[in-house]
Amino acid sequence: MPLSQNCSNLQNANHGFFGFLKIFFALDRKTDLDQGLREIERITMRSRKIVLKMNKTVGYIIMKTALISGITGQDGAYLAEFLLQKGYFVWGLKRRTSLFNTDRIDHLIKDVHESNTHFNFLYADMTDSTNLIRVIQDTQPDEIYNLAAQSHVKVSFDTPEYTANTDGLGTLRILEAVRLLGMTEKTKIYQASTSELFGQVQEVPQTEKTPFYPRSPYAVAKLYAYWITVNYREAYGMFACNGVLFNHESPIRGETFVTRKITRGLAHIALGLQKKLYLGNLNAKRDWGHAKDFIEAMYLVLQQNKPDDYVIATGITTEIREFVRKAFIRIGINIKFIGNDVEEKGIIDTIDLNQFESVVGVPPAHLSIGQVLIAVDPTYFRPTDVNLLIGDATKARKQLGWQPKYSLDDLIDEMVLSDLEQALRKKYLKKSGFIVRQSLEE
Ligand code: NAP
Ligand code: F7E
Repeated sequence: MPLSQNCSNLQNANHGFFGFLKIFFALDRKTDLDQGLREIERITMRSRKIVLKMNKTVGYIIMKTALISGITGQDGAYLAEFLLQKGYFVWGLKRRTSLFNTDRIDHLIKDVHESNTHFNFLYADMTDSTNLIRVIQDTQPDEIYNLAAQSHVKVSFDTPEYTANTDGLGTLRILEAVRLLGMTEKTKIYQASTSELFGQVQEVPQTEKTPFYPRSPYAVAKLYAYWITVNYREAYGMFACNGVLFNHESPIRGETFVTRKITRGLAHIALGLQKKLYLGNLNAKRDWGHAKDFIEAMYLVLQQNKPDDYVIATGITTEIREFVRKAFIRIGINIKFIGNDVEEKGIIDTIDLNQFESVVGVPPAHLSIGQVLIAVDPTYFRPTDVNLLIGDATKARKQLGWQPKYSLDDLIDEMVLSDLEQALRKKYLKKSGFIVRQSLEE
């Protein structure tokens, strides 16, 4: 029975029984009808408050409860929205930050004091075992989605120990908390594993059987997380699964991942807020999907009868250079790449004026043929990079019934339009004399 129906039944029962008694006594004491009605109103209000309180407690017991670590991240935000729509009670784990940092989930947040919310936060850090044990004990989740991670591959070379602690040991802490709390029968665990595990690929395309060859501190930390998840499943019979997800992007992707950096840079260039976009290794190829498709796979992984590991990918790979071209074509700019290595440049080959104006809203008066829009900055090279990723998600298609709905062109379209909208806002602010901050990677 849906919770709302359940509560309205409780409410009716409450009104019916107590209301009847009160009216009976009021009439019996020969008080007037007005007083009787006021009494009914007072009781109705009180029972409504009780029902609201019960709704929270009962809902908490009746509804499936999901605990998502990394709630403020791209996937955490989409997954929370998805699970709320499915009728879950969602707890998000958020680490303490000096600013709110809830932009991606602001639309899901309600005032906990005033409304009957099914979404709530708890402070937690993946480096703090006691903290994780307590939040798991307090929330008694049916499903844990462990998405929290220092997820930037390049940054992992700068912060290898922290990355290992958060991404590797953090996963162990969650598994161990569930075990120590005696919740292995109750709680299913999803581990956010990654195509970065394949690194220097040993097979093309990559499947669940392809051997791993990690190429960064991030990937090595995730390798530990992958195997400790498998080990806890085998050793303790836990419902613990790995989703080996290939790159997935969206308009709310972090701004320093290459796809978002490109669509954001493009929007700034189109509106005259930035002159050039500096990138690193243009030769790398990635199998890019839409995050909305990929979080559905996470959910499906935990709805199976048996725990298992799955590759989630689109099966199509694209070079960084080609992603740049596809994105700029969307606004009518044809980019041609000339030169080699660090001297390589992306210049404007042609401009479709109508297309530019219809998408961007203004003519490209500040742009000209031959102008350099893309340049290489070796700062963005990695000591070791992953050059080719392409996944084979046959197992997920067959066993989970999972299939991506978005094509790469759909994804690029959504990202470009969203970043143009944000850049336009920035432009208006700047024009009106407000200080517009410059990001680190512009
Ligand atoms: P993301 O946007 O970078 O989000 C990461 C989340 O983890 C953020 O909420 C972040 O909090 C949180 N976090 C980081 N360190 C933490 C710590 N020590 N304690 C608690 N929370 C911490 O990543 P995403 O793209 O959503 O990816 C979700 C997960 O999937 C990650 O584990 C990632 O490694 C993995 N993955 C991603 C992809 C992909 O293409 N997106 C592919 C395969 C696997 P703040 O907001 O405070 O930083
Ligand atoms: O890099 C090249 C870069 O940072 C993709 C994470 O979500 O997906 C992500 O990791 C490629 C690399 O993603 C720039 O060298 C060129 O070859 O967008 P990225 P990633 O490293 O693949 C996996 C699956 C995860 O699990 C991770 O958490 O693009 N590249 N120029 C650049 N990359 C960046 N960031 N910035 C550049 O300027």
